[in-house]
Amino acid sequence: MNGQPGGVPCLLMRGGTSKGAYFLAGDLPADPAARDELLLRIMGSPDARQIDGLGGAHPLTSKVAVVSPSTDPRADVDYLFLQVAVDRAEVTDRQNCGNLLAGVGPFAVERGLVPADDELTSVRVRMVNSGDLATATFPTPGGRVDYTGDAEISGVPGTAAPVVIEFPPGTGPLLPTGNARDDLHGTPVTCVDNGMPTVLIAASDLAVTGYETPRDLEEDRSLAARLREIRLLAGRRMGLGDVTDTTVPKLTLLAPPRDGGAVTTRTFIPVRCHTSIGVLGAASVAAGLRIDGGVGAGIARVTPGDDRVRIEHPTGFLDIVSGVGTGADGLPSARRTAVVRTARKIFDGTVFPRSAETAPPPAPSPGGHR
Ligand code: NQM
Repeated sequence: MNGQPGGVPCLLMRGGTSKGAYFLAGDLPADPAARDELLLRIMGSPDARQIDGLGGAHPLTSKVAVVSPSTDPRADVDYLFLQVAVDRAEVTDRQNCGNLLAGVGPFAVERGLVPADDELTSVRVRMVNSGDLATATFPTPGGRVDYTGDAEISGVPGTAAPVVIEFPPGTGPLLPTGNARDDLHGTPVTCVDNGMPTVLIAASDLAVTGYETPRDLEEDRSLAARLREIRLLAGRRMGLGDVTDTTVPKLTLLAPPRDGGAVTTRTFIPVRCHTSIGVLGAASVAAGLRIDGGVGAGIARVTPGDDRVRIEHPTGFLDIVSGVGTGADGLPSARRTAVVRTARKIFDGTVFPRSAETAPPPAPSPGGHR
């Protein structure tokens, strides 16, 4: 491990609508258990406020990216995403994060893993969590990352340089249960995975409008119980096993669009309600809306033949290109996915973890902050 004694080199970045700590893999312990234990102390978990660490007391600001040169000839760098639970002593690699992905290319250039071109640099990323690939392109005038620009994304104040992210089609099935529609405890759902396992549900089937604020939805205890029940069953049907303690699948409630988009969404990740929507979550929703016989039909307004989809969410909208075709097996399959995000370097320095002796024991938790 490099850096000052007891400290770890770290770059804090906003990636899309999330925020996380970015590390070179070589600066963290190679052993996953030791790495995760260190990350809990760095982020300040378990503690609902994460008061003694870098975490921001919400799953969207309790994230870690671990980056290293890739041995895969199709990629420049490997990106391992780790979700650090807020009030549980838990670090999971079970999900990917397309928002933190927006910072991976700039981080790779900042750390000298990828040389910058004079105007724009493209970094090919292997997302270790899923094995899928992505290419991120961003401005590097004069060979340095420029974070300033005029790209605006809902959920982030102001403007910044665009990071254009392209995803080739993933390798897994788009419909993990093999069905366009499943019935889970009497609720019709569409289970879809275009980079993020997601369960689509009509908000009206859960006795909500789908236009409520995240806070109002989070306070609805009977909704939480129903979602939990649906998610546990969906996890098994999607081949994810027992998902009691995992962050996937996500659940997205669908309602008709209100602001000219294709659909209105409220996404549970899976307990807290997202203040916007994840990138790969949006890719899965966008693809799911195009499934014949899926629950999105009759709710969403998508234009046949146009792969662009505007997904409305609690703080605005996310525009994504995400098409669905037919695979060689005759089943629906994803085409290319593309999205524009922004990222910003917040600080670059050395983070000092709370000492192991003073760290609290793992706290029992109702799972309220996942
Ligand atoms: O779906 C939150 C986020 C995410 C994930 C979550 C994400 C994605 O907004 O690609 O970015 O779903 O837990 O950071």
